[in-house]
Amino acid sequence: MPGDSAVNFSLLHRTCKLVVLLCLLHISVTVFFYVRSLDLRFAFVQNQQSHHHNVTAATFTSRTESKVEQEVRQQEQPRPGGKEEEPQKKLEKCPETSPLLVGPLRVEFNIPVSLQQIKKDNLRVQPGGRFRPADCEALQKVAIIIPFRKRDEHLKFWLYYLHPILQRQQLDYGVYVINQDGDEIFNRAKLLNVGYTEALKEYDYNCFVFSDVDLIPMDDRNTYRCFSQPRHLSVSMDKFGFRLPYNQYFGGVSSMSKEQYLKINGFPNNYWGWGGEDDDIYNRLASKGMSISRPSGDVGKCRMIRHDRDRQNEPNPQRFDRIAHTRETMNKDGINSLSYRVVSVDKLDLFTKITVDVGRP
Ligand code: UDH
Ligand code: NGS
Repeated sequence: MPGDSAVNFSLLHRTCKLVVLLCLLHISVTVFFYVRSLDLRFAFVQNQQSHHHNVTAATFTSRTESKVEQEVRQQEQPRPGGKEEEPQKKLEKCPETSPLLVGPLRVEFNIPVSLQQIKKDNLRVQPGGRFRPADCEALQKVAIIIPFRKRDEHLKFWLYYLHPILQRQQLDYGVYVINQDGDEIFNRAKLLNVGYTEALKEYDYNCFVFSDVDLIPMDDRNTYRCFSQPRHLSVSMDKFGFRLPYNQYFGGVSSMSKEQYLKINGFPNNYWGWGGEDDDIYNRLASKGMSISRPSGDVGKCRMIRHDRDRQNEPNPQRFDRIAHTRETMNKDGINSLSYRVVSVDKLDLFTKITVDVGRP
């Protein structure tokens, strides 16, 4: 019957429509879940890769890097023109003489400098006063140790001039200001021993530069690194008319490798007050058959920031007697007998300040 067939046809038509809709729904659900599974797989692969990378880095790290190195690596800026993740070990060694050096420098102390400005001028310096070149592997790891108490104005000039110089010298370096706590009599050499010990707790330094806070090099070719013999760097100071005051003079700024330093049992701990401790260090070196390496008078020019004698650093009346007996005392007085108490360690923007109680005579 025509009426029946019309009803059947309409039913069939609706059923077909429903089937098609169900098929479409099925396809969409399948496609949705397929795409989702693709996303997940991609994310998983990515995760695996970064996990693998981290594991490799972590293994490498635990074997070869100290905590400070890890920090520096994590904080490192992307290398100019290079890939951020390129590991440090792939870098070529820096050249023996840095191509960034400019030679003679103008050094003056009549315009005050601010820490904020120094920070802005040295954006690549990492917290604690750490730096290493971005595009080559530094030849030496240098800890710069400054004996210190109440010389903040001098320290600002030192940071202002030295950070740019040390970066141009392509050194892997850290600046450690060893601040004597309290108002007892000053002990420069003991502070230097403390600096050596504390710096090594942070990083595997192989060279130590010991610098007074008030001495600024006038030529960046005077590299703050170590040599095959202990180095005297402040060889021609303005206050001595740009010459050595005497041949054995070893004061101001000097450098020693870890081996050279240990060979002389470090520095004396019992020179309280001004004078003689640098002569004792010279005697130690001479007694171990070492000689002093020096830059030329031209390259070794430096300026001292003029100042009055500090309170609690009067000339030590015992110094002449002590330097007469270095050979007998050096084996029991030095890094092997050092004792002190760390009061605080502050990782500041441009240097690490370590305040220590070194006791009293
Ligand atoms: N130092 C301090 N605070 C002090 C004493 C010494 O930071 O209270 C440090 C500082 O790094 C200084 C170094 O120890 O550069 C050597 O001490 P010094 O500068 O007193 O020694 P220097 O031989 O001068 O350079 C001695 C005093 C000269 C007085 C001249 C008066 N016109
Ligand atoms: C010597 C001191 C050194 C001192 C040098 C320069 O006489 O410690 O003068 O001093 N030795 C003795 O006193 C035994 S300066 O002119 O820089 O104040 O470094």
